[in-house]
Amino acid sequence: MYVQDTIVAPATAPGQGAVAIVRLSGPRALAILDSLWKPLRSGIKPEPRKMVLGEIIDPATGAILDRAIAVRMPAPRTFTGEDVAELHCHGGMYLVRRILAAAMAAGARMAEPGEFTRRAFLNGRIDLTEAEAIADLVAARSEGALRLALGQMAGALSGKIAKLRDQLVSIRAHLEAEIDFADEDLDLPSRGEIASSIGRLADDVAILHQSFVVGRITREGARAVILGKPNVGKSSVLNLILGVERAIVTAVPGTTRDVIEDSIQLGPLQLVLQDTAGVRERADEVESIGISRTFSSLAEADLVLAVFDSARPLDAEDAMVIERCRGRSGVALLNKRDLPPVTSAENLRSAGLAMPIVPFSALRGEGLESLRTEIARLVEEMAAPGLASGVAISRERHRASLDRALKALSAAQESLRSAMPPEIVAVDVAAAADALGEITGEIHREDILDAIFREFCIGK
Ligand SMILES: Nc1nc2c(ncn2[C@@H]2O[C@H](COP(=O)(O)OP(=O)(O)OP(=O)(O)O)[C@@H](O)[C@H]2O)c(=O)[nH]1
Ligand SMILES: [Mg+2]
Repeated sequence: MYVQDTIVAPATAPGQGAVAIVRLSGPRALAILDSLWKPLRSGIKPEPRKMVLGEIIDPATGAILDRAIAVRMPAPRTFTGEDVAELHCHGGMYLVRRILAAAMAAGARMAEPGEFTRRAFLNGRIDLTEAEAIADLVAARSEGALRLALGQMAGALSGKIAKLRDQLVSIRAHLEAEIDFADEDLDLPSRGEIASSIGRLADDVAILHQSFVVGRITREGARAVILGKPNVGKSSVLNLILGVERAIVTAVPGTTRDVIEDSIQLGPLQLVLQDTAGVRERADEVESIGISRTFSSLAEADLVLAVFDSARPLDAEDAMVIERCRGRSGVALLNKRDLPPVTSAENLRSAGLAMPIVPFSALRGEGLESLRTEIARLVEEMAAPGLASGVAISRERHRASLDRALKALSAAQESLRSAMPPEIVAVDVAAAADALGEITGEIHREDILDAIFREFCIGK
């Protein structure tokens, strides 16, 4: 529910800094500002959207709290669509708390996380994908994530969705004309034409649906899991790629027992690496739990880095690893090449491994450049469509709505095939349009908004 009161929150991160910004939004924002802050040159009437130097005064005691700049932004052309006021004060933690307390004493309420952005959405200043893009922009940790968030903030995804929705609306209008003017001789598209329009639309929706992987990789980074039997050098490989001793390395097989995760920057994207417990047939209780975690990581990974020991013959445990690599994207490392060779790339190939194979020595750091190049190539291949077009869905919420849209469209196609009356087809077409409308928030529910804005920080 949208309560039209006045909210206040620090807009800058907590902690000490040169400047902190306290933001107010709501019908009393400007009045509350006037009660706390006075321009240094008395008698002037500060102009809207101009920074003016003044003093913050605690209304309760009359004590000066800070010398600070104030900006008044009257509705409606503001971020939230309401009256907004900002105080740019010195960035002291105690000072900011005092200013917030004074604003609250003057009638403001502390904002919930994301409440400014939620108001911007509810007042029609931005749609839901644009609101989500703001959170993504703040959280971006790579060039790719930044680009995708900026594109989405500028309306790239909403534009795409709007186009698809418009097409659905026009198909529905044709179906309804068929219902309303059944007896008249109108030049309406035939059933076949409607069916092929729906087919094309479903293809476009499916492409957007598939962009989820690209969007997630661009936003959160690609997940690579390091897989192999015990003692082949998985943890050594992790440490080498990261450039820090992140995981424990010992000569004892079964050293790593839990999933160890860390991330690095890889070109325009982030790579999240997971070192895992070695895959083996017989293991004690702790190790067995570790191995089952290895398999869950594997299930969610985008890439597999399979490690093999070139100084030992392939065995049944290596065969288990090769089996798990079937159909997966990734790179195989033939590690320990500094030792006399026993297993070759050909041996791995004839055992059924289909991935590119990089000769490697974690001990000497040999092969690292080839590995980086190979991983970067694979990740960019996966993320390329999103990076190029700037349009990709990146959230489970988007994917769920597109799923519903696809189901509704295939129901519509089915109804057309079985020569159902136009009313029946129109219901499914409307359901598909509604599902798309959920993505941009034209159709929304309170609990969905709560879930989205909970992720935001206070003051955003
Ligand atoms: N000679 C040589 N030894 C290596 C190389 N890479 C790792 N080792 C050694 O192999 C042993 C096992 O290395 P780890 O990195 O702990 O292997 P792991 O696969 O993580 O082992 P678990 O965690 O037990 O599954 C250690 O003694 C490493 O020093 C390499 O390239 N050459
Ligand atoms: Mg290990």
